[in-house]
Amino acid sequence: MRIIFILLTLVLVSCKKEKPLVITNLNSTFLIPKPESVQEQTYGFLFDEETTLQTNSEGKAKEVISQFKKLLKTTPFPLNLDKNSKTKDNTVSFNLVSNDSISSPEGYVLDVNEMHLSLAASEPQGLYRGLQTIKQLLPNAIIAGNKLDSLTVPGIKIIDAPRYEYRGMMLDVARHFFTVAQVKRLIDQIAFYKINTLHLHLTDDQGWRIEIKSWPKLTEIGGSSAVGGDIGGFYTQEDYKEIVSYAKSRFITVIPEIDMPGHTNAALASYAELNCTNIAPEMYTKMRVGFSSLCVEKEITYTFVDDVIREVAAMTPGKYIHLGGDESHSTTLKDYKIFLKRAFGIVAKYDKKVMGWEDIQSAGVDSTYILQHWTSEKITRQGIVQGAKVVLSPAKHAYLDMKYSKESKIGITWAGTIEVDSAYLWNPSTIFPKAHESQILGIESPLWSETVVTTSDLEYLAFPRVIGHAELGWSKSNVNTASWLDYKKRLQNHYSRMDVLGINYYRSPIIDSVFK
Ligand code: TNX
Repeated sequence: MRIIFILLTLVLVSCKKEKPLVITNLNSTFLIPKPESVQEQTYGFLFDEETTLQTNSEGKAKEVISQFKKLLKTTPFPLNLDKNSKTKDNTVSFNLVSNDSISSPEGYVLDVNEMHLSLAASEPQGLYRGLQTIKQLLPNAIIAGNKLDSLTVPGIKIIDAPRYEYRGMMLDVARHFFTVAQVKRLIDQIAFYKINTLHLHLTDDQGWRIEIKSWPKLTEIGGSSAVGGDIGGFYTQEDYKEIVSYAKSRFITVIPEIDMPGHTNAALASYAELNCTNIAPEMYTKMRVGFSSLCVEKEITYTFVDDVIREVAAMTPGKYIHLGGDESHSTTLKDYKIFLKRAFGIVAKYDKKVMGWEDIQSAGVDSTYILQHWTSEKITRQGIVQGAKVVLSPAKHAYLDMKYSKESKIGITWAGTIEVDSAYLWNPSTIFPKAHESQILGIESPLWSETVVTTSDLEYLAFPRVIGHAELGWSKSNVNTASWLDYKKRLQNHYSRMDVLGINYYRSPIIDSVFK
């Protein structure tokens, strides 16, 4: 009896299909942003019917696991969660761990070989960033949603962490309005490159795009048009919350910007009482800047700011509210300071911190403020001396609304033209050498929308420049000619990925590629 049992077991074991070994030749030049350390391994991970999922933290890894499963929905593999298995054989694991190689909350370790595909991080956001790397290692067919019978992930060991904690993109929804669906599409695109912040420029002279329940005419009148007299639009508070939560599930923080005291014509057109003259101007549809101002001496101005900030803060899980503060050319410096000091107090009252364009430093800032550097190094330096933190958006490299070349059909040129190489070839750590390392939070790519009307316009200006910025913000290697050549090759490889995703990117003549 015993002998029969042993024999039977032997037969069964020998019948169990051996998983074939798949030698993979990883094109590691594919990954953007470039990880901190990459080691290729001989054999890749082959999925089969028995591949199981494992995690040591079902609750916290849930979102990432569900997005991973969704990604593989066109494959025949069941990918069941195996709660009991102790073996790491034929598993895909998502574990939260604390160990020395994972030093940052967004860092992760990815280990792919013939035995397993294992992703580990100290926080769910690290797992999410690692998932983007896995996504980049998957074939285009998966991304395109094609049915696949077999799937191998190339063998690789990656240890990775970001250079900067702030990696952002800004979308100006005031000059032209972009719907919730358009913004969600953008969120998915930037998440793929590990960007973690979406700054929404919600108000300006030409449009007020966020519903404020206590001041309903802001959207009724202020949201009614756009640059060029194009159709306007606005987010209801429900819409806005939907954007915020969609971004959150991609580990992206939304920073709302309510620009003041300048760039406020849409608000002034909505409520006559906000004007010093008590006369509401017409809605503005041209592109000039610097002509509008809230009325600094009127008390109702501060009631207005308080109401707006209260309602916006209530929809903002992130720490920061952006107060704009740029180009207030029709407010005297004295008034500008008086106004902003009170506005700063209102933001603090609702338990938020202030972010603003570099200009706000003149009202007095400290280490709890973020200045967004866009044009004047001198002005930004004055804020750095006061201890403020800085997000870098130097217009001549980071502005996505600048034309690529004189031939570009959309975009503007006040900061020059920015080809794909000059968007990439700058070093965020050398602009302000006297700043303490901890003061430079990261970089952001603003897309102002004076000339941007459709999703296709938006993508044309953003891609591929924003991909280069994502790498500058994430990767630790310093930028030089060699790193540009290396990046350029990887970017070329991403063209087919962007094709599959239907992104209308700019096909730069300086990136040689076979266009399909
Ligand atoms: C300057 S950058 C502005 C915006 C314009 C942009 C166009 C900044 C803080 N203000 O109002 O849209 O140039 O590039």
